[in-house]
Amino acid sequence: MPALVLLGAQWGDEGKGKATDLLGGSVDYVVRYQGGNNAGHTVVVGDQKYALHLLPSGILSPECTPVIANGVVVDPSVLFSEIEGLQARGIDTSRLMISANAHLITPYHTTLDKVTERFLGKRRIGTTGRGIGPAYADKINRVGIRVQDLFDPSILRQKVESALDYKNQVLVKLYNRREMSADRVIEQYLEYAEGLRPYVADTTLVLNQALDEGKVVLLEGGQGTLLDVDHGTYPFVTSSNPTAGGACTGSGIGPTRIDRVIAILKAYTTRVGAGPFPTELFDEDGAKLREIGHEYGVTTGRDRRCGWFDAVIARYATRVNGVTDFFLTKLDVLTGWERIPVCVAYDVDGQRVTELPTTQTDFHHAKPIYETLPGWSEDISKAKTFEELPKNAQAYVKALEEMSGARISAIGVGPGRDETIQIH
Ligand code: 2SA
Ligand code: GDP
Ligand code: MG
Repeated sequence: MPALVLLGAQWGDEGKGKATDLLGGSVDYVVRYQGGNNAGHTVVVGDQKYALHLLPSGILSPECTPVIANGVVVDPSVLFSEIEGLQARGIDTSRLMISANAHLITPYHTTLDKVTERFLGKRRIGTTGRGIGPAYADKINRVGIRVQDLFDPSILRQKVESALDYKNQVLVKLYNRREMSADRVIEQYLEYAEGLRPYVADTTLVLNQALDEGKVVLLEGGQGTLLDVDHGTYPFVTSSNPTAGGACTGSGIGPTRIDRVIAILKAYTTRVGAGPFPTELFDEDGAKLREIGHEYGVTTGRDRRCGWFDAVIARYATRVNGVTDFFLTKLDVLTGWERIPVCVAYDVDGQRVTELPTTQTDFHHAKPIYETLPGWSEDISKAKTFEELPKNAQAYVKALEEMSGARISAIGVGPGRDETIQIH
Protein backbone atom coordinates (compact mmCIF):
# COMPACT_ATOMS: atom_id res chain seq x y z
CA MET A 1 0.00 0.00 0.00
CA PRO A 2 1.58 3.38 -0.94
CA ALA A 3 0.12 6.53 0.65
CA LEU A 4 -3.26 6.85 2.32
CA VAL A 5 -5.15 9.89 3.55
CA LEU A 6 -7.16 9.95 6.76
CA LEU A 7 -9.41 12.96 7.18
CA GLY A 8 -12.55 14.29 8.80
CA ALA A 9 -15.81 13.94 6.87
CA GLN A 10 -17.79 16.55 8.83
CA TRP A 11 -16.78 19.63 10.90
CA GLY A 12 -13.86 18.00 12.69
CA ASP A 13 -13.62 16.04 15.95
CA GLU A 14 -14.87 12.86 14.30
CA GLY A 15 -12.19 10.83 16.12
CA LYS A 16 -9.31 11.15 13.63
CA GLY A 17 -6.71 10.98 16.39
CA LYS A 18 -7.93 7.61 17.58
CA ALA A 19 -8.17 6.23 14.03
CA THR A 20 -4.66 7.43 13.14
CA ASP A 21 -3.28 5.97 16.32
CA LEU A 22 -5.00 2.69 15.53
CA LEU A 23 -3.30 2.54 12.12
CA GLY A 24 0.00 3.81 13.55
CA GLY A 25 1.31 0.31 14.13
CA SER A 26 0.94 -0.63 10.46
CA VAL A 27 2.31 2.50 8.79
CA ASP A 28 5.85 3.88 8.62
CA TYR A 29 5.13 7.61 8.55
CA VAL A 30 2.25 9.71 9.92
CA VAL A 31 2.16 13.16 8.34
CA ARG A 32 0.25 16.30 9.31
CA TYR A 33 -0.34 18.23 6.07
CA GLN A 34 -2.38 21.31 7.10
CA GLY A 35 -3.61 23.29 10.08
CA GLY A 36 -1.64 23.74 13.24
CA ASN A 37 -2.33 23.70 16.95
CA ASN A 38 -5.96 24.60 16.33
CA ALA A 39 -6.43 20.82 16.03
CA GLY A 40 -7.19 18.74 19.07
CA HIS A 41 -6.84 14.99 18.80
CA THR A 42 -7.61 12.78 21.77
CA VAL A 43 -5.98 9.39 21.87
CA VAL A 44 -6.72 6.89 24.62
CA VAL A 45 -4.14 4.13 25.10
CA GLY A 46 -5.00 1.79 28.00
CA ASP A 47 -5.58 4.07 30.99
CA GLN A 48 -3.54 6.90 29.44
CA LYS A 49 -5.19 9.81 27.64
CA TYR A 50 -3.21 12.08 25.32
CA ALA A 51 -4.41 15.39 23.85
CA LEU A 52 -2.34 16.24 20.78
CA HIS A 53 -2.57 19.56 18.97
CA LEU A 54 0.34 20.02 16.63
CA LEU A 55 2.14 16.70 16.74
CA PRO A 56 0.89 13.92 14.44
CA SER A 57 -1.01 11.19 16.27
CA GLY A 58 1.60 8.69 15.03
CA ILE A 59 4.00 10.05 17.65
CA LEU A 60 2.50 7.52 20.07
CA SER A 61 3.50 4.52 17.90
CA PRO A 62 7.17 3.71 18.46
CA GLU A 63 7.60 2.13 15.02
CA CYS A 64 6.43 5.11 13.04
CA THR A 65 8.01 8.43 12.10
CA PRO A 66 5.84 11.51 12.72
CA VAL A 67 6.18 14.33 10.18
CA ILE A 68 5.00 17.94 10.24
CA ALA A 69 4.93 18.73 6.54
CA ASN A 70 5.14 21.95 4.54
CA GLY A 71 1.38 22.67 4.66
CA VAL A 72 1.29 23.02 8.45
CA VAL A 73 1.64 26.28 10.40
CA VAL A 74 3.90 25.75 13.40
CA ASP A 75 3.84 27.67 16.67
CA PRO A 76 7.26 26.81 18.11
CA SER A 77 6.29 27.51 21.73
CA VAL A 78 3.41 25.04 21.43
CA LEU A 79 5.62 22.53 19.66
CA PHE A 80 8.20 22.57 22.44
CA SER A 81 5.67 22.34 25.24
CA GLU A 82 3.92 19.44 23.50
CA ILE A 83 7.25 17.65 22.98
CA GLU A 84 8.23 18.22 26.62
CA GLY A 85 4.84 17.03 27.85
CA LEU A 86 5.17 13.76 25.94
CA GLN A 87 8.79 13.25 26.94
CA ALA A 88 7.78 13.66 30.59
CA ARG A 89 5.36 10.77 30.05
CA GLY A 90 8.08 8.56 28.59
CA ILE A 91 7.20 9.00 24.90
CA ASP A 92 10.15 9.13 22.51
CA THR A 93 9.79 12.21 20.31
CA SER A 94 13.23 12.07 18.67
CA ARG A 95 11.92 10.67 15.36
CA LEU A 96 9.88 13.79 14.64
CA MET A 97 10.61 15.57 11.34
CA ILE A 98 9.54 19.12 10.48
CA SER A 99 9.56 20.59 6.99
CA ALA A 100 11.96 23.47 6.39
CA ASN A 101 9.14 25.01 4.33
CA ALA A 102 6.46 24.92 7.02
CA HIS A 103 5.32 28.41 8.03
CA LEU A 104 5.64 29.74 11.55
CA ILE A 105 2.96 31.21 13.75
CA THR A 106 4.32 34.22 15.61
CA PRO A 107 2.87 36.27 18.49
CA TYR A 108 1.58 38.87 15.99
CA HIS A 109 -0.53 36.17 14.34
CA THR A 110 -2.15 35.08 17.59
CA THR A 111 -2.74 38.68 18.63
CA LEU A 112 -4.32 39.54 15.28
CA ASP A 113 -6.50 36.42 15.38
CA LYS A 114 -7.89 37.39 18.77
CA VAL A 115 -8.38 41.12 18.14
CA THR A 116 -9.99 40.49 14.75
CA GLU A 117 -12.51 38.11 16.33
CA ARG A 118 -13.27 40.69 19.01
CA PHE A 119 -13.63 43.38 16.36
CA LEU A 120 -16.04 41.24 14.33
CA GLY A 121 -18.32 40.79 17.34
CA LYS A 122 -21.47 38.94 16.28
CA ARG A 123 -19.96 38.27 12.85
CA ARG A 124 -16.98 36.40 14.29
CA ILE A 125 -15.92 32.99 12.95
CA GLY A 126 -15.36 31.47 16.38
CA THR A 127 -11.71 30.64 15.70
CA THR A 128 -9.53 28.85 18.18
CA GLY A 129 -7.50 32.06 18.60
CA ARG A 130 -4.27 30.25 17.79
CA GLY A 131 -3.16 32.58 14.98
CA ILE A 132 -3.98 30.09 12.22
CA GLY A 133 -5.84 32.44 9.83
CA PRO A 134 -3.32 35.33 10.04
CA ALA A 135 -0.37 32.92 9.57
CA TYR A 136 -1.92 31.41 6.42
CA ALA A 137 -2.85 34.90 5.21
CA ASP A 138 0.83 35.87 5.43
CA LYS A 139 1.79 32.71 3.57
CA ILE A 140 -0.55 33.60 0.70
CA ASN A 141 0.51 37.27 0.85
CA ARG A 142 4.14 36.09 0.56
CA VAL A 143 5.16 37.73 3.82
CA GLY A 144 5.22 34.56 5.92
CA ILE A 145 8.14 33.31 7.99
CA ARG A 146 9.22 29.74 7.29
CA VAL A 147 11.09 27.31 9.52
CA GLN A 148 14.20 27.67 7.31
CA ASP A 149 14.28 31.44 7.92
CA LEU A 150 15.21 30.82 11.55
CA PHE A 151 18.65 29.68 10.44
CA ASP A 152 19.49 32.93 8.68
CA PRO A 153 19.27 35.85 11.15
CA SER A 154 19.50 38.59 8.54
CA ILE A 155 16.75 37.07 6.38
CA LEU A 156 14.64 36.55 9.50
CA ARG A 157 15.05 40.21 10.43
CA GLN A 158 14.08 41.43 6.95
CA LYS A 159 11.02 39.20 6.86
CA VAL A 160 9.75 39.93 10.36
CA GLU A 161 10.23 43.67 9.87
CA SER A 162 8.37 43.71 6.58
CA ALA A 163 5.58 41.50 7.93
CA LEU A 164 5.15 43.71 10.99
CA ASP A 165 5.31 47.00 9.13
CA TYR A 166 1.76 46.80 7.82
CA LYS A 167 0.39 44.86 10.78
CA ASN A 168 1.51 47.46 13.28
CA GLN A 169 -0.44 50.07 11.37
CA VAL A 170 -3.51 47.85 11.51
CA LEU A 171 -3.00 47.14 15.20
CA VAL A 172 -2.56 50.80 16.11
CA LYS A 173 -4.95 52.54 13.71
CA LEU A 174 -7.75 50.01 13.40
CA TYR A 175 -7.64 48.06 16.65
CA ASN A 176 -6.28 50.76 18.94
CA ARG A 177 -3.50 48.47 20.19
CA ARG A 178 0.16 48.97 20.93
CA GLU A 179 2.77 48.30 18.24
CA MET A 180 4.51 44.96 18.43
CA SER A 181 8.30 44.95 18.55
CA ALA A 182 10.11 43.23 15.69
CA ASP A 183 13.24 42.95 17.85
CA ARG A 184 11.43 40.98 20.50
CA VAL A 185 9.97 38.53 17.99
CA ILE A 186 13.34 38.07 16.27
CA GLU A 187 15.15 37.48 19.56
CA GLN A 188 12.58 34.94 20.69
CA TYR A 189 12.50 33.08 17.37
CA LEU A 190 16.30 32.92 17.07
CA GLU A 191 16.26 31.19 20.46
CA TYR A 192 13.82 28.63 19.07
CA ALA A 193 16.12 27.90 16.13
CA GLU A 194 18.52 25.61 17.97
CA GLY A 195 15.68 23.65 19.55
CA LEU A 196 14.09 23.12 16.14
CA ARG A 197 17.27 22.29 14.23
CA PRO A 198 17.43 18.52 14.98
CA TYR A 199 13.93 17.99 13.59
CA VAL A 200 14.18 20.03 10.38
CA ALA A 201 14.27 18.08 7.13
CA ASP A 202 13.37 18.12 3.46
CA THR A 203 10.24 16.18 4.30
CA THR A 204 8.96 16.01 0.71
CA LEU A 205 12.15 14.26 -0.36
CA VAL A 206 12.10 11.96 2.68
CA LEU A 207 8.48 10.96 2.09
CA ASN A 208 8.84 10.34 -1.63
CA GLN A 209 11.98 8.27 -1.07
CA ALA A 210 10.15 6.30 1.60
CA LEU A 211 7.34 5.60 -0.88
CA ASP A 212 9.92 4.52 -3.49
CA GLU A 213 11.19 1.98 -0.95
CA GLY A 214 7.68 0.59 -0.43
CA LYS A 215 7.08 2.24 2.94
CA VAL A 216 3.55 3.21 3.97
CA VAL A 217 2.75 6.88 4.51
CA LEU A 218 -0.41 8.02 6.28
CA LEU A 219 -1.45 11.63 5.69
CA GLU A 220 -3.45 12.81 8.70
CA GLY A 221 -5.92 15.65 8.29
CA GLY A 222 -6.90 18.12 11.00
CA GLN A 223 -10.38 19.72 11.26
CA GLY A 224 -12.76 18.38 8.57
CA THR A 225 -14.20 18.58 5.06
CA LEU A 226 -16.80 21.25 5.88
CA LEU A 227 -14.09 23.43 7.45
CA ASP A 228 -12.04 23.42 4.24
CA VAL A 229 -11.34 26.94 2.95
CA ASP A 230 -12.40 25.90 -0.60
CA HIS A 231 -14.99 23.19 -0.03
CA GLY A 232 -16.37 24.05 3.40
CA THR A 233 -19.01 26.43 4.71
CA TYR A 234 -17.00 29.54 3.81
CA PRO A 235 -16.40 31.94 5.53
CA PHE A 236 -17.05 29.76 8.60
CA VAL A 237 -14.05 27.58 7.90
CA THR A 238 -10.42 27.21 8.84
CA SER A 239 -7.75 28.73 6.59
CA SER A 240 -6.35 25.54 5.06
CA ASN A 241 -7.40 22.51 3.00
CA PRO A 242 -8.22 19.51 5.20
CA THR A 243 -9.73 17.74 2.15
CA ALA A 244 -7.79 15.04 0.28
CA GLY A 245 -6.31 17.44 -2.28
CA GLY A 246 -4.70 19.36 0.56
CA ALA A 247 -2.81 16.21 1.51
CA CYS A 248 -0.88 16.45 -1.78
CA THR A 249 -0.01 20.15 -1.69
CA GLY A 250 0.55 20.04 2.05
CA SER A 251 3.10 17.24 1.87
CA GLY A 252 4.54 17.25 -1.65
CA ILE A 253 3.21 13.76 -2.44
CA GLY A 254 1.59 13.44 -5.87
CA PRO A 255 -2.02 12.24 -6.16
CA THR A 256 -1.01 9.12 -8.12
CA ARG A 257 0.74 7.78 -5.03
CA ILE A 258 -2.41 7.86 -2.89
CA ASP A 259 -4.55 4.77 -3.15
CA ARG A 260 -6.88 5.07 -0.19
CA VAL A 261 -8.83 7.94 1.35
CA ILE A 262 -10.35 7.08 4.70
CA ALA A 263 -12.88 9.58 6.00
CA ILE A 264 -13.75 9.55 9.67
CA LEU A 265 -17.47 9.93 10.11
CA LYS A 266 -19.20 10.47 13.45
CA ALA A 267 -22.48 8.59 13.90
CA TYR A 268 -24.07 12.00 14.64
CA THR A 269 -22.77 15.52 13.89
CA THR A 270 -20.89 18.17 15.86
CA ARG A 271 -19.50 21.57 15.10
CA VAL A 272 -17.47 24.05 17.17
CA GLY A 273 -17.41 27.73 16.25
CA ALA A 274 -19.93 29.72 14.23
CA GLY A 275 -21.62 28.88 10.92
CA PRO A 276 -24.55 26.94 9.48
CA PHE A 277 -25.39 23.49 10.84
CA PRO A 278 -28.76 22.21 9.55
CA THR A 279 -29.23 19.28 11.97
CA GLU A 280 -28.17 21.20 15.08
CA LEU A 281 -30.26 20.37 18.16
CA PHE A 282 -31.12 22.99 20.75
CA ASP A 283 -33.12 20.62 22.92
CA GLU A 284 -32.47 17.86 25.46
CA ASP A 285 -31.27 15.49 22.74
CA GLY A 286 -28.48 17.92 21.83
CA ALA A 287 -27.46 18.28 25.48
CA LYS A 288 -27.56 14.50 25.89
CA LEU A 289 -25.32 13.93 22.85
CA ARG A 290 -22.85 16.49 24.24
CA GLU A 291 -22.82 14.90 27.66
CA ILE A 292 -22.59 11.26 26.58
CA GLY A 293 -20.19 12.00 23.73
CA HIS A 294 -18.05 14.39 25.86
CA GLU A 295 -18.35 16.96 23.12
CA TYR A 296 -16.09 19.73 24.36
CA GLY A 297 -13.22 21.32 22.40
CA VAL A 298 -9.89 19.62 23.03
CA THR A 299 -8.01 22.86 22.34
CA THR A 300 -10.33 25.55 23.72
CA GLY A 301 -12.71 23.60 25.98
CA ARG A 302 -15.71 25.13 24.17
CA ASP A 303 -19.03 23.27 24.10
CA ARG A 304 -19.43 21.57 20.73
CA ARG A 305 -22.75 22.11 19.00
CA CYS A 306 -24.46 18.73 18.50
CA GLY A 307 -27.01 17.35 16.05
CA TRP A 308 -28.22 14.28 14.22
CA PHE A 309 -26.35 12.54 11.40
CA ASP A 310 -26.47 14.41 8.10
CA ALA A 311 -26.24 12.17 5.03
CA VAL A 312 -26.11 15.13 2.62
CA ILE A 313 -22.83 16.16 4.17
CA ALA A 314 -21.48 12.60 4.21
CA ARG A 315 -22.23 12.22 0.48
CA TYR A 316 -20.56 15.55 -0.18
CA ALA A 317 -17.46 14.39 1.73
CA THR A 318 -17.37 11.24 -0.38
CA ARG A 319 -17.44 13.33 -3.52
CA VAL A 320 -14.92 16.07 -2.76
CA ASN A 321 -12.41 13.71 -1.15
CA GLY A 322 -12.81 10.65 -3.37
CA VAL A 323 -13.45 8.63 -0.20
CA THR A 324 -12.67 4.92 -0.51
CA ASP A 325 -13.95 4.03 2.96
CA PHE A 326 -15.39 5.47 6.11
CA PHE A 327 -14.54 4.75 9.73
CA LEU A 328 -17.78 5.32 11.60
CA THR A 329 -17.09 6.57 15.14
CA LYS A 330 -19.02 7.01 18.37
CA LEU A 331 -21.81 4.61 17.53
CA ASP A 332 -21.89 3.75 21.27
CA VAL A 333 -22.98 7.33 22.06
CA LEU A 334 -26.33 6.68 20.34
CA THR A 335 -27.19 3.72 22.59
CA GLY A 336 -30.42 4.34 24.48
CA TRP A 337 -32.40 6.39 21.97
CA GLU A 338 -35.62 4.68 21.01
CA ARG A 339 -35.64 6.26 17.56
CA ILE A 340 -32.77 8.04 15.80
CA PRO A 341 -33.47 10.68 13.15
CA VAL A 342 -31.09 10.86 10.18
CA CYS A 343 -31.12 13.80 7.76
CA VAL A 344 -31.54 12.49 4.20
CA ALA A 345 -32.18 15.76 2.35
CA TYR A 346 -32.81 19.46 2.96
CA ASP A 347 -35.80 21.65 2.48
CA VAL A 348 -34.44 24.87 0.99
CA ASP A 349 -37.20 27.46 0.70
CA GLY A 350 -39.75 24.76 -0.11
CA GLN A 351 -37.54 22.73 -2.48
CA ARG A 352 -36.26 19.25 -1.54
CA VAL A 353 -32.51 19.13 -2.23
CA THR A 354 -30.30 16.09 -1.84
CA GLU A 355 -26.91 17.70 -2.52
CA LEU A 356 -25.12 20.39 -0.54
CA PRO A 357 -26.44 23.80 -1.68
CA THR A 358 -23.91 25.82 -3.64
CA THR A 359 -24.73 29.21 -2.22
CA GLN A 360 -24.14 30.28 1.35
CA THR A 361 -27.67 31.70 1.58
CA ASP A 362 -29.28 28.41 0.54
CA PHE A 363 -27.20 26.48 3.04
CA HIS A 364 -28.22 28.91 5.78
CA HIS A 365 -31.86 28.29 4.82
CA ALA A 366 -31.50 24.48 4.65
CA LYS A 367 -33.87 22.65 7.00
CA PRO A 368 -33.27 18.96 7.58
CA ILE A 369 -35.67 16.36 6.21
CA TYR A 370 -35.42 13.35 8.51
CA GLU A 371 -35.94 9.64 8.23
CA THR A 372 -36.20 8.00 11.61
CA LEU A 373 -34.44 4.72 12.30
CA PRO A 374 -35.14 2.40 15.25
CA GLY A 375 -32.60 2.62 18.09
CA TRP A 376 -31.14 0.02 20.48
CA SER A 377 -30.61 -0.11 24.22
CA GLU A 378 -27.95 -2.83 24.63
CA ASP A 379 -24.39 -1.81 25.63
CA ILE A 380 -22.31 -2.15 22.45
CA SER A 381 -18.94 -1.08 23.85
CA LYS A 382 -17.68 -4.68 24.14
CA ALA A 383 -18.71 -5.73 20.62
CA LYS A 384 -15.79 -7.04 18.59
CA THR A 385 -17.58 -8.03 15.38
CA PHE A 386 -20.35 -6.50 13.33
CA GLU A 387 -22.57 -9.50 14.08
CA GLU A 388 -22.28 -8.84 17.81
CA LEU A 389 -24.03 -5.50 17.39
CA PRO A 390 -27.80 -5.42 18.06
CA LYS A 391 -29.83 -5.79 14.86
CA ASN A 392 -30.98 -2.16 14.94
CA ALA A 393 -27.41 -0.90 15.35
CA GLN A 394 -26.40 -3.05 12.36
CA ALA A 395 -29.27 -1.58 10.37
CA TYR A 396 -28.27 1.97 11.39
CA VAL A 397 -24.70 1.37 10.14
CA LYS A 398 -25.94 -0.18 6.90
CA ALA A 399 -28.35 2.72 6.31
CA LEU A 400 -25.55 5.27 6.85
CA GLU A 401 -23.29 3.34 4.49
CA GLU A 402 -25.95 3.29 1.80
CA MET A 403 -26.67 7.02 2.18
CA SER A 404 -23.04 8.11 2.36
CA GLY A 405 -21.80 6.47 -0.82
CA ALA A 406 -18.73 4.56 0.41
CA ARG A 407 -18.22 1.42 2.45
CA ILE A 408 -17.85 1.58 6.23
CA SER A 409 -14.75 -0.43 7.07
CA ALA A 410 -14.50 0.14 10.82
CA ILE A 411 -16.84 1.14 13.63
CA GLY A 412 -15.88 2.86 16.87
CA VAL A 413 -17.75 1.68 19.96
CA GLY A 414 -15.67 3.52 22.58
CA PRO A 415 -12.70 5.89 22.90
CA GLY A 416 -10.07 3.17 23.56
CA ARG A 417 -7.70 1.80 20.91
CA ASP A 418 -9.30 -1.64 21.14
CA GLU A 419 -12.91 -0.42 21.16
CA THR A 420 -13.16 -0.72 17.40
CA ILE A 421 -14.90 -3.20 15.12
CA GLN A 422 -12.94 -3.90 11.93
CA ILE A 423 -15.21 -4.95 9.10
CA HIS A 424 -12.91 -5.08 6.07
P1 2SA B 1 -9.23 28.47 13.23
O1 2SA B 1 -8.74 28.61 14.64
O2 2SA B 1 -8.93 29.67 12.38
O3 2SA B 1 -8.83 27.20 12.57
O4 2SA B 1 -10.86 28.44 13.35
C1 2SA B 1 -11.67 28.50 12.19
C2 2SA B 1 -12.84 27.53 12.30
O5 2SA B 1 -12.34 26.18 12.34
C3 2SA B 1 -12.84 25.53 13.49
N1 2SA B 1 -11.85 24.61 14.05
C4 2SA B 1 -12.16 23.45 14.62
N2 2SA B 1 -13.34 22.76 14.66
C5 2SA B 1 -13.33 21.61 15.36
N3 2SA B 1 -12.26 21.14 16.07
C6 2SA B 1 -11.08 21.81 16.04
N4 2SA B 1 -10.11 21.53 16.93
C7 2SA B 1 -10.39 21.63 18.38
C8 2SA B 1 -10.91 20.29 18.93
C9 2SA B 1 -11.35 22.80 18.62
C10 2SA B 1 -11.46 23.38 20.02
O6 2SA B 1 -10.39 19.27 18.53
O7 2SA B 1 -11.84 20.28 19.74
O8 2SA B 1 -10.85 22.95 21.00
O9 2SA B 1 -12.23 24.37 20.13
C11 2SA B 1 -10.99 22.98 15.25
N5 2SA B 1 -9.99 23.83 14.96
C12 2SA B 1 -10.53 24.82 14.21
C13 2SA B 1 -13.10 26.66 14.49
O10 2SA B 1 -13.99 26.28 15.52
C14 2SA B 1 -13.66 27.73 13.58
O11 2SA B 1 -15.00 27.44 13.30
P1 GDP C 1 -10.35 14.48 16.23
O1 GDP C 1 -10.10 15.94 16.29
O2 GDP C 1 -11.06 14.05 15.00
O3 GDP C 1 -9.10 13.67 16.47
O4 GDP C 1 -11.33 14.13 17.42
P2 GDP C 1 -11.29 14.66 18.94
O5 GDP C 1 -10.21 13.94 19.66
O6 GDP C 1 -11.30 16.13 18.97
O7 GDP C 1 -12.72 14.20 19.43
C1 GDP C 1 -13.14 12.88 19.35
C2 GDP C 1 -13.44 12.36 20.76
O8 GDP C 1 -14.16 11.16 20.66
C3 GDP C 1 -12.21 12.04 21.59
O9 GDP C 1 -12.49 12.35 22.92
C4 GDP C 1 -12.04 10.53 21.41
O10 GDP C 1 -11.39 9.91 22.52
C5 GDP C 1 -13.46 10.10 21.32
N1 GDP C 1 -13.73 8.90 20.50
C6 GDP C 1 -13.18 8.53 19.31
N2 GDP C 1 -13.79 7.44 18.82
C7 GDP C 1 -14.77 7.13 19.71
C8 GDP C 1 -15.80 6.12 19.75
O11 GDP C 1 -15.94 5.31 18.85
N3 GDP C 1 -16.64 6.15 20.83
C9 GDP C 1 -16.53 7.07 21.84
N4 GDP C 1 -17.39 7.04 22.86
N5 GDP C 1 -15.58 8.03 21.83
C10 GDP C 1 -14.75 8.05 20.77
MG1 MG D 1 -10.49 17.53 17.49
